[in-house]
Amino acid sequence: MSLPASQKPARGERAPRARSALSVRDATYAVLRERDLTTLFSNPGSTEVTFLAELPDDFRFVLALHEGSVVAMATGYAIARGVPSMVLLHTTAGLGNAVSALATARVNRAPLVVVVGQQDRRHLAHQPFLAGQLEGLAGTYPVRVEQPIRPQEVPAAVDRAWHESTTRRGPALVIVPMDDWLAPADVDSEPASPQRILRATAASPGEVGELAALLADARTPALVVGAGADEPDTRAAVVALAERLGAPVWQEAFGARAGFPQDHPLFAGHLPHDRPRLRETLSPYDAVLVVGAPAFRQYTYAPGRLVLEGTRVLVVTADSDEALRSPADLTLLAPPASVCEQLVELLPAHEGRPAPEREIAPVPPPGPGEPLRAVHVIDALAARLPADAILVEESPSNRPELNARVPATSYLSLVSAAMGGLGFALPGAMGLRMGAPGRGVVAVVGDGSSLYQIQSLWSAVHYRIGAVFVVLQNQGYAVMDQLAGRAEGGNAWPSVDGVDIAGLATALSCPARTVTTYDELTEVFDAVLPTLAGREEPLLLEVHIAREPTSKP
Ligand SMILES: Cc1ncc(C[n+]2csc(CCOP(=O)(O)OP(=O)(O)O)c2C)c(N)n1
Ligand SMILES: [Mg+2]
Repeated sequence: MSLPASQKPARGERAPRARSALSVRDATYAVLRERDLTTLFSNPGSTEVTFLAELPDDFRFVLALHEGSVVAMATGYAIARGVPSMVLLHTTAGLGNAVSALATARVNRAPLVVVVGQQDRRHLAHQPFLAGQLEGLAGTYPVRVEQPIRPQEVPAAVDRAWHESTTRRGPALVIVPMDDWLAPADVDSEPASPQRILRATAASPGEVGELAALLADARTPALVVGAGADEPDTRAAVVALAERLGAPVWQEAFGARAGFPQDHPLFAGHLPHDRPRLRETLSPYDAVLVVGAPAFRQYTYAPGRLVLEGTRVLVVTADSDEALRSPADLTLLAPPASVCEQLVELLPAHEGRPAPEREIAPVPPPGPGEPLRAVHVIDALAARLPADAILVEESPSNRPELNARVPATSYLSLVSAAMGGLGFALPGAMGLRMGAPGRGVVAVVGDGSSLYQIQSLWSAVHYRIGAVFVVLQNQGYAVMDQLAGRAEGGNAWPSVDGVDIAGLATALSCPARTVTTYDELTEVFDAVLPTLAGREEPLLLEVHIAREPTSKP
């Protein structure tokens, strides 16, 4: 069935231009326009110069000074907008630097179209300077890697990357030799990519019925939500389902996003990340419905089963990888919003299965002579953070306190790197701020973590990105020291002390302040946090805190 012409997205410049004048580059610009990919995150090199030489004025070029920052910014931008971002990388040097950030994008389910420059086709066989062995460089993290078989295939390959990054929610790579851009486009045959792909959003009633029957049988059901539930329709549907069942809702451990309003009376807290504590936590429930998460996300290995016998595990996810690795009694591979909406209709209302009590008292401010601690900073932030702000977390030793004390209450209110790869938070926060300009963005970042992509602050200054970066300065890798059980030092690695992070920010022209007392902290938070949504310049706060002696799981 063909659509009426008025409903077809325009095919950009392809048709009107004279055939002989249309280059592969022009045809690709048209695809990028058509697919809303006109913001280019990049750190370019000579193999990309031909592509960029005549970049039209309606394109926006965003420069970051390392490819880890380029991809993390694009990832934040894609997460905030829910559609693919465009990335341009420089052959092996650029793609190699970007691999860890691409892995983060994949696991965070951020759609990216990534064009990787390559040496000239005409002498690639001679392996000239800058020739890249690119195809396998990012391993299996990309959802697709394509080396177009001829220059004329490039525009359609970029279009296929756009489709596939949308379908499978991750980075799709297209490797383009530098001479391809100036080759004549093929205007005679149709591009090998569909104009539109409609993806079914509704689960079929028969399958949902099976799940409903199992849940209706349960006497003590509970829900577990994960990053895949952090989508407005899904969140609303999960709330309705939890209220229908009268069931407590847990947040997956180490989740990159929060899938349920954590100020809701049915919110039960964060699941533990090891098997013994997980078994114990889930032992009261005879059925656990996991929505938008695997069953179950772990960190520290401990032997034994995930749940006790007698607890039935049901999973609803749109992510087939997540479905595959979850030992569930029944998995429904379908958009979670539709499944949960239908379950609400099918299940009888139930009351009286409250969430366990959660008492999280604020810690009193430090007394005279007492050091400023991370919990003081976190409580002070929690008391002032606007409800619609986006909090980006990358503070390894303080993550549990941050999760517990700053409830993520709305869509996108918490974002972190699902892979645990440090270096996401600073540039990721910038991309989020660019993609969700109406929402304030605060990144809480460890001192060690901040140093992986500190140079990204240059981009925040240059593009006037008003995110606030709170660096918790505890002079080292506290979580590593704690894991090694030697918080007082004596590890194989030294403390990372003596780094003036505010000074580094200043050197990159980023406004910065060093904070050492509670009064300074509250004064600067009171001044800055109410301005978050309208800020047009970045600010880095280096907050000196005590090293915590005890290990926290
Ligand atoms: C790219 C990368 N390299 C190394 C690690 C291992 N790692 C995990 S936590 C950590 C230390 C983080 O230090 P900091 O940000 O200061 O946080 P703190 O533990 O002090 O709260 C390191 C090196 C990692 N996760 N990612
Ligand atoms: Mg630290």
